[in-house]
Amino acid sequence: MERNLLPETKVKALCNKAREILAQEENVMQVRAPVTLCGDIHGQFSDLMELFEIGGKAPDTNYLFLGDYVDRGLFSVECITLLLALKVRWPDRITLLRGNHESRQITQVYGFYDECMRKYGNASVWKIFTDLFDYLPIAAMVEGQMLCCHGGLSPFVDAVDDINGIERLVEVPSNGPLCDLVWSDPQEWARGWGSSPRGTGHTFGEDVTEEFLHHNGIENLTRAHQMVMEGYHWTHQNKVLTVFSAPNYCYRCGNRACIMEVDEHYRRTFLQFDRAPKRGEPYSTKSALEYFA
Ligand SMILES: [Mn+2]
Repeated sequence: MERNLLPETKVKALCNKAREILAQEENVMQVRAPVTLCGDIHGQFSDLMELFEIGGKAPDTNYLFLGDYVDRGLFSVECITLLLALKVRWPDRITLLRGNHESRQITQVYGFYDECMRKYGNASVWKIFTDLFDYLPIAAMVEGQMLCCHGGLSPFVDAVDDINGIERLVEVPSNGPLCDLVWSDPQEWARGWGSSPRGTGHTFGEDVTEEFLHHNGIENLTRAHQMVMEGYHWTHQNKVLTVFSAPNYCYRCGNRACIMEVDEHYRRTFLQFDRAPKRGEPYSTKSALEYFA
């Protein structure tokens, strides 16, 4: 086994502790500013280190991650281990939402399962992590103004409070409200609901966004899930924001990454960054793992 990997018994202990914490969390987490929002990470560990270099280390910076920690990149195990370590160490300062890749089914197709097999020699670590994924909260509300989730809106969710009624301790279903919240995409220059070209989830038009935000008395939806070249992208007349935090996605897209700081006055600042140069790491895997030594 690679030197910096947590042994299976420690992964189990970490996930047990994380499960105790996540089980207490609501489907919709209430998050206060200041907080820094991050989109997809996708196993790009050196870029996650760069993210903490740009955004500041926990617990000096509070973080809200919008899901998709694993798959695609080569270091999903390291990414999810570090993020869970930070969550367990500072539960009130790190919020981890569920993405569509935090799923048994998807991780068997897009790399995390194979990576666990390659690094641990069997599937038990993959099972431990994917069992934990069921506990991740679905959405967050920042300062009562900004709803955050990984994907987008759902025709089954009219009110933010409907999300709290979802039975979340399950594998991501192939349809329904939980599915849509982690899979859906806003569609530019469109109206109403559509079926997603991804084959799962919905697309939603500007009128859907407008109606949902107005009905719930909130200002903005912030989500991740789509690679955008500048790392952030506004749609629906600045009502929907996409944040994506994996630079040069899949090691070939050439996109910038971004995280968004929301300060105590709810002012938002975009911090863009490019793929990590080789330099000092604010968290070595090893120091993060020492919490569980
Ligand atoms: Mn996604």
